[in-house]
Amino acid sequence: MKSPLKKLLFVYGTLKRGCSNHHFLEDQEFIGEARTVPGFRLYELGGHPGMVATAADRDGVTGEIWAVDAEALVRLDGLEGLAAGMYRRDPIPLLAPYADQAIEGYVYNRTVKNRRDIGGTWSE
Ligand code: PCA
Repeated sequence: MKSPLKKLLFVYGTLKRGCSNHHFLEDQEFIGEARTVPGFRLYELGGHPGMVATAADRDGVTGEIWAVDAEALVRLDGLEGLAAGMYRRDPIPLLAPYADQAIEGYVYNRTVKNRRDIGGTWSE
């Protein structure tokens, strides 16, 4: 039986609807579109983006909120290379209606030096 306990997750890259890793979320529950507070940007990492905190940003990052079960979260953490230190899953400050909810998302955990800044929205 699947765990009934779900966690809200902010996704901004290949996990979004229509993107290359979305099948990892296909049996999960879409909640809505969301945007981070200013201070986050995306960098092109080679077919997928990495979100990092950047004080100079004024626009934030766009994405989606999904309610995911515990089994799916384990698969997603594997996909994003948490154990290898590629991404961290951190609380991301979001704008209304998700402000102050401590919803987590994957923050890139390595340097973005020499990576291309692609702004606030990932599309493929
Ligand atoms: N997948 C995760 C993090 C970056 C990526 O491509 C996401 O969509 O949020």
